[in-house]
Amino acid sequence: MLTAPAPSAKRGRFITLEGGEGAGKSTQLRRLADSLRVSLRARDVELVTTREPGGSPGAEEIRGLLVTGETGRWSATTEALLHTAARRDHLERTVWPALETGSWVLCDRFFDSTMAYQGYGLGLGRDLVETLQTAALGGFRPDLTLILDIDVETGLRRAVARHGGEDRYERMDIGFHQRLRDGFLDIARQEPERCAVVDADADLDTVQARIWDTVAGRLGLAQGQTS
Ligand code: Z5A
Repeated sequence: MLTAPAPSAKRGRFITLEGGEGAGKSTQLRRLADSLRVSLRARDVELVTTREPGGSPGAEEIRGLLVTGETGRWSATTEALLHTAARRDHLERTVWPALETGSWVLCDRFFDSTMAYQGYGLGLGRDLVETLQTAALGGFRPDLTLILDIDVETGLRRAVARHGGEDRYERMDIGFHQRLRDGFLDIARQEPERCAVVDADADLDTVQARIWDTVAGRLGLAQGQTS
C-alpha cells in the first residue's frame, strides 16, 4: 500500500495528539487508547497506537538521528526533511495499511509537530513545511487532532523531572519553546474543524476527561467511558 486510502465508510479514523514539552501527550495517549478500545470493541473495530518520529522500523532508525545529540546537529531544513522522510515510511508501513482494513489509528505527534517545531520554532516558515508535507503525503490529513496546551515553564518543569536520553529538543532555549506553543495555537486557529485545543494544565484525570469529551463529541462515540 503506497498511497493514502481513499475516504470511505470502511476506512478507519486517524487521530493525532500534539503539544510542546511536558504537555502529557504520552500519558494521555495511553489513557485515551484504553477508553477508545472499550468504545470501539462494540463495533468490532481495532485500535492501533503509534508515534512520530518513528512507528515503523525505518522511521525508528531516523528517530535516533533526531532526538539525540547536539541541539544544532541539523539545519532546520535537514531536520524537516528527516521528519518528513520518517513520516512517509510510517504512513506506508503502519498507518495507511491499518486504516485500509478499518482499524482506527491513534498517533503521538504528526505533521503539526513539523510545522510547530521546524516551521515556527526553528523559523523555517509555514510555506516550506506545507510544501514538504504536500509532496510527501498528498492531501492526507488526520480526522481529528488534539493539541494539548500548557504554559512553557510548567511543561519544561514536567519534562525535566521525567528525564530520559531523548532530550535534544528539551535543551533548546525558552524562546524556541514559546514559538512552538504559539505555533500550535496558530495551527488550531487556522483549522478549527480538524483541531481541538485541550487545556493540559490540570491533574491527569481532569485532562483525560477533557480529552475524552472532545473525542467522543467530535467523532460521535458513546460518552462516559473515561477509563
Ligand atoms: N519533533 C519535531 O521536531 N518534528 C516533528 O515533525 C516531530 C517531532 C514528529 C520527540 O517527540 C521530539 O521530536 C519532540 C518533538 C520533535 N521533542 N521533544 N522532546 P516525542 O513526542 O517522542 O517527545 P516528547 O515531546 O518529549 O514526548 P512525550 O514523552 O510524549 O512528552 P510529554 O508530552 O511531555 O508527555 P509525558 O511523558 O506524558 O509527560 C511528561 C511528564 O509530565 C511525565 O513525568 C508525566 O508523568 C508528567 N505529567 C503528564 N501529565 C501531567 C499532569 N497533568 N500533571 C502533572 N504531571 C504530568
